[in-house]
Amino acid sequence: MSFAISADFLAAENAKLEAAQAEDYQALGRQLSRRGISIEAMTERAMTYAVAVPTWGVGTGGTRFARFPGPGEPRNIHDKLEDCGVINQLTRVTPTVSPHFPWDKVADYNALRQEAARHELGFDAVNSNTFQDQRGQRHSYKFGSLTHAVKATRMQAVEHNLECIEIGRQLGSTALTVWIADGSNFPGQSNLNAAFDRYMDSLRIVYDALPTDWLVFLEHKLYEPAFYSTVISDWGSSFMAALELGPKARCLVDLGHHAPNTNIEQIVARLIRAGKLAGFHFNDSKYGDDDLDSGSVDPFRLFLVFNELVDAELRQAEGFSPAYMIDQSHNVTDPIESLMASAIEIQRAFVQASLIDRELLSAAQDGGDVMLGHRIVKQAFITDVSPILAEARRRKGGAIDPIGLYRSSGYRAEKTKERPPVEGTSAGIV
Ligand code: AFD
Ligand code: MN
Ligand code: MN
Repeated sequence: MSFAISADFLAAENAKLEAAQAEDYQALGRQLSRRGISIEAMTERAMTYAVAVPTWGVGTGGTRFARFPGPGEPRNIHDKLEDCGVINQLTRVTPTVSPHFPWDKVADYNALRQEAARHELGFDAVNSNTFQDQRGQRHSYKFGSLTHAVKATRMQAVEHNLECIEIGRQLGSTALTVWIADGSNFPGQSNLNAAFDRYMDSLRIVYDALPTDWLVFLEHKLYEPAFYSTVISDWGSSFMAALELGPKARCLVDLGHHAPNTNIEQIVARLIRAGKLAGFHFNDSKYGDDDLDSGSVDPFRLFLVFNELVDAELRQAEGFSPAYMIDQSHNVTDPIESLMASAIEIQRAFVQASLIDRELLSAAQDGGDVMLGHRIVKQAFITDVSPILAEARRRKGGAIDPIGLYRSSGYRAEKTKERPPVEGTSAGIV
């Protein structure tokens, strides 16, 4: 029998914190009520929020230099589902997982779907992988995949994406996320527009194979591994591709995939305006695609992104239905702790952005009251909504203090006994 955190243990740990939680919740409730905000409405809102966890996120990641495996890390998709189940059990904000193929390949996907359901999990967007060669693969992706100059290589990459759609259909997903590493490292290596044209030819086949209720998410990335030119490098390229493909193609924003200091929230606003925002890969960064924990470096930026999202939601912007996912690489922390902390930071930004009085903000903006507009936004950001998040978790049967409870449960130590390392596990350098 594999170890699981029991409902009794969870209840007993929560019981120790309930009085303090009630006190903090009431104090915040009084403060918000003076500002004309109902804390109950905010808690209910927090309870509706959900963000998907990537299956590759529960493994230890790595840099281009090294990987330092953690004890008891998952060895396969079954172990990964178990860990993802714990993250949701304690936070109650991550009910779905985003799988990656071929990393998560199994023989029977109906069985996998049922297995996930036993962990109270469903499947979110399916991610294809044509950025590395798999054992026995006929054509190499060293010089590109969906945009490769050789048609047979492109078709192999297309076939893989079609297979991902088929797998996703069996798992109950309704979206395919396509990120390619294609590009060039030397001026003169590749014809910039011919590569884009080939991308369009390949993606058209994938697009035409989408089931009616499916979307394809195009994920852009500025650089790495293609340091001179990347085919889908920015939101302009992904937007152009999505526009040409049609209504089922949208642009995915990974927060780490922009040049430093880029105004990401404005990109989000523009994509919302165009009805082309697919959703997010949340993470944080200092320099580039650092894949650090969400909200760990620049929580204000995360909040400003949610400011745009909540604004769009409340004014019921046409075609607005973003998919929320985390995409991080955990190198020096326990991935379960990082993912729980990140999911809570993302939910925090959502609730903080919900505190803003939109009418008051519009009036300040239209009236040219710069300082008032800024203060309205800033006041929401500096409000500590932790008691609301804890209350939302408590009411949904989660943990008041997820990381504290996880640590005292001994989960990782138990898994270290249950999961002897296997040769060749490299759960995701992403
Ligand atoms: C890489 C890419 C991108 C993608 C992930 C999984 O940078 O973020 O989402 O791999 O395919 O990290
Ligand atoms: Mn990503
Ligand atoms: Mn990335």
